[in-house]
Amino acid sequence: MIDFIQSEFLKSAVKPDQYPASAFLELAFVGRSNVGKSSFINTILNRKQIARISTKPGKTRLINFYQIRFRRHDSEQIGFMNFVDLPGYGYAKVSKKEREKWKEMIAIFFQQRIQLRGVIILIDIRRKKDEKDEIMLELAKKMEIPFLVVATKADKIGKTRIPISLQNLQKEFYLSDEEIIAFSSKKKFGIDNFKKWLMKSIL
Ligand SMILES: Nc1nc2c(ncn2[C@@H]2O[C@H](COP(=O)(O)OP(=O)(O)OP(=O)(O)O)[C@@H](O)[C@H]2O)c(=O)[nH]1
Ligand SMILES: [Mg+2]
Repeated sequence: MIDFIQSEFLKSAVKPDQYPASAFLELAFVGRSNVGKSSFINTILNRKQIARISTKPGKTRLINFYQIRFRRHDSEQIGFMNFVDLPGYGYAKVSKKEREKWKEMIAIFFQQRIQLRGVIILIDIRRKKDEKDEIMLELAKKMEIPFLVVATKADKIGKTRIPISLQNLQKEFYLSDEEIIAFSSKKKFGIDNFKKWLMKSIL
């Protein structure tokens, strides 16, 4: 297994010349606005407020970089990686111009950031497929970057519904069992499954 032993906010950026100079491998977190990206990062890192939780959806409009120090249990080896919280998509109250800006910001990040080694696509466990989720998934596949779908807010549905909802999402997005996990920031579950994926697919 793996422990995240220290984490710090590095930088917010819009354009590549603002990205932090860092050679560490990076994991990007994408998903609809309000899906729970920042909450996921806080929960995984066991931090209350390293990533800002929005009071208003669609608030995170910058690319936020965090540097994480981790320790692997198997080797006691210490390493670094970065988490990248990308701005959420699909918030209705955002203007067309802002949506275009978002598209460009994400596209450029994926094109330019060679450190990018993994993509976490967060989807509300209660929701149906969204076109943008599919676009992100296809992008990760096309670039041959390992990806994981995280079905968030699993506490909002009954425990017995969780496997059924996961199966439905799997069918909609053509995912294998290893490519999706259920998660709840509120109940703090799904953390170990995320770490397992990280060990197997990234590290
Ligand atoms: N019940 C429940 N609520 C959650 C969970 N995760 C996040 N939330 C709530 O959902 C809202 C949005 O969470 P954020 O983590 O800010 O979502 P985000 O995807 O970062 O949102 P943007 O940055 O605006 O795109 C907040 O009110 C959170 O408290 C969860 O696992 N369970
Ligand atoms: Mg956020």
